[in-house]
Amino acid sequence: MGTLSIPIPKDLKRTLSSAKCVVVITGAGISAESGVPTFRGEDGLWKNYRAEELATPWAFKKDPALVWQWYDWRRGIIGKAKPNPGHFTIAKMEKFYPEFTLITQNVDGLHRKAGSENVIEIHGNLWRVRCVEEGKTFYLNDVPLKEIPPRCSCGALVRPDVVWFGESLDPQLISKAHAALTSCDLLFVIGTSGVVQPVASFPSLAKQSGAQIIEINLDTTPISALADITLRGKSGEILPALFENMSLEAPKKC
Ligand code: BV8
Repeated sequence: MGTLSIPIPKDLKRTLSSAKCVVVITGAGISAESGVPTFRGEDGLWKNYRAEELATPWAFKKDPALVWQWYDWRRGIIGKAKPNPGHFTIAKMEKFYPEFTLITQNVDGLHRKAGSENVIEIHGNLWRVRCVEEGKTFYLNDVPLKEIPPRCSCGALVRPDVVWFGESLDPQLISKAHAALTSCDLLFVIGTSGVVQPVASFPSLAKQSGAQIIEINLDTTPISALADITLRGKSGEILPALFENMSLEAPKKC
């Protein structure tokens, strides 16, 4: 294994190279080394607001300008962010494993920027907006936004096309995720505090279906108890080290 500063379980190499159907779940931690603030870390606050207070339909109804100021601030940071080695390794894993699905809670779009293709953006994407009247979605990449709150050509407000607290996730994305989770033999859970439902329950779904679970996180989370292998450290360091010796050029077929 590569120059990891943490002990690598001896049978990990075999687990990594023998897996056939792999799922990766990521949270804000995978983007932390790209300079994108996480939600619940010490840098997770913005002007003393928590995500749970701003990422809600009620907050938007009450003060769309404030919610959009938060998103404009995040888009400003994310717009300058580059994928890190953790993102790039996950994109390589997609080419290596016969079956591969990435489920991300992140709305920053960095996985696709790193080359990942089969990505379930289960909480949406903050570069896409939705007209509150017509429901149509389109990409709005202005940084900073020309007007706050931004409006659709029909004159109505647009909102970020993301899933807010208290909103249901897209049932089609949920069933796609469930199909992958219940048929995988290896699940990576990377950079998530494992508190936001329903994604926080996804690892137990995979576990019940017989998958091995590898958690990569700086800290212990509620998911750690489910994990067969926990690797404590930065995903941007651990992921490339885990796969650096594997010939990722030759994609395996089932
Ligand atoms: C739903 C998009 C059905 C927006 C996000 C009361 C009322 C209403 C709902 C609820 C309620 N109580 C509970 C709920 C359900 C609620 C929920 O789970 N709340 C939590 C807070 C308890 N969930 C919902 O509302 C969901 N919908 O349930 O629908 C329903 C409908 C109506 C009423 C009831 C139920 C919708 C949830 C989606 C919310 N949207 N984001 C946006 O981003 O702008 S959530 C937000 O949290 C982000 O998507 C984020 O990805 C996600 C999870 O956070 P994490 O990614 O885990 O980030 P976090 O900062 O927490 O952790 C980072 C981790 O990385 C840490 O562990 C850290 O140690 C680690 N780390 C840091 N650096 C590194 C690292 N690891 C490795 N390497 C590093 N370098």
